[in-house]
Amino acid sequence: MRTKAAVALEAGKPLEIMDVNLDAPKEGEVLVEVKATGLCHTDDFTLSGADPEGQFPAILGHEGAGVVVEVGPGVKSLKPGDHVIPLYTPECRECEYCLNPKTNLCQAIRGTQGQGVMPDGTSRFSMTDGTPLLHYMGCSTFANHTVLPEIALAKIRSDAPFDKVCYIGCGVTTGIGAVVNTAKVEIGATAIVFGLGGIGLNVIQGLRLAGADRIVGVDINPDKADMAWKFGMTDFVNPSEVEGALAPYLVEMTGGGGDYTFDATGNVDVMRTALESAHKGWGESVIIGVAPAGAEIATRPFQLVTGRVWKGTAFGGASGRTDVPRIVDWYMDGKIEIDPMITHTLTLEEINKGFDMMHAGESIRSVVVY
Ligand code: NAD
Ligand code: AHE
Ligand code: ZN
Repeated sequence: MRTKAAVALEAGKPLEIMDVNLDAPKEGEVLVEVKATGLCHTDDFTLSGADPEGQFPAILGHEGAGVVVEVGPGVKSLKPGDHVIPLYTPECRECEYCLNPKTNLCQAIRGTQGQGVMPDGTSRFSMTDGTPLLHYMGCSTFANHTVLPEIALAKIRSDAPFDKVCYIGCGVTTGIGAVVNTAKVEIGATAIVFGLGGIGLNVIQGLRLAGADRIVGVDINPDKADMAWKFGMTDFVNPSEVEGALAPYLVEMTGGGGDYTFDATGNVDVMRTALESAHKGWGESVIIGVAPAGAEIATRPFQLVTGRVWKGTAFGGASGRTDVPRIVDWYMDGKIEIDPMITHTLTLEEINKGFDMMHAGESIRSVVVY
């Protein structure tokens, strides 16, 4: 079939809107009509060429929601008409990783997913002149139709609005999951969140949900504070207004440091500050941000010797087919908020404008509605 897509032809260039070929789903695969897709910082990171795994030409996008159109041979859990959210972290429920409750990193298709192809080693997408196009993070939601493995689709209720719950495909689940699954924050905790963008705001709403008492937000863009107050931030710090080093300032301000600190910037210097702002003896620092190719983290080992813990999280530690439908319920029941964070709704033709607004710090989430 033919479908419309925003294609990443090469690093650093705007996406190009064009018709592309999409082959029918093969064994274990599902054809999905994408109804809405969010623009995550990670798509931009790959498009910029900073992702060591980034490949071109490809169809980016990993945060979406849509409807099953056709299922390939052997697909049992989904049927045409089902509403779904694509999962860049799949859940096969059979691999060594899925069977270990300590991780959500299903490895069933990790190898081929990283190569931009389906599990049989081939791509379903090509340009109309026959040039092959790669899949991205197993999702490729910057296309009106896409093909995914059955294990990379969470079936969700049919009354949830696509243009809002698409955000659960990455940002919402990552931020809230970092708090409840990875850090396991307890009632009364003190937390510090670095970066108040599409992920950090969800960390903040996760902290409020978990019952944290003090939620300190840190961002170099003071305009980001307004939304963070609404989601539960109790104190705001603009690093450029702090004299001297930031970590000791935050430690002093919080009476010893955060019980939990979160990096939602992707900046390795911020990651160090986040670790060193965690409380001596027990503070845990969770890295969510994705850093550019070649970047490394550093700290004095003494920071860990004296009881701080450094961790990371992918997709908020969520097992998507199990957890994503529950998070959709939380949204539909009013337990969590999504709507105010979706600051812009665009057409596919306007997708590059969405990335421009991301660069300018003007948006939290832009969502393309097909
Ligand atoms: P975003 O651009 O919306 O937000 C980043 C925020 O960090 C901005 O508000 C920016 O002003 C702030 N910031 C930048 N430099 C800073 C500094 N030095 N100190 C304090 N604040 C600073 O991005 P996002 O969508 O929220 O994503 C955040 C990071 O999380 C990205 O690196 C993204 O790739 C990553 N991410 C990781 C996962 C995962 O599973 N681990 C999932 C989604 C996104
Ligand atoms: N490819 C990069 C790393 C990118 C990365 O860390 N991706 C996150 C999801 S970000 C979503 O917005 C992730 O889940 N990674 C797990 C995995 O297995 O890729 C690099 O540095 O190589
Ligand atoms: Zn993402």
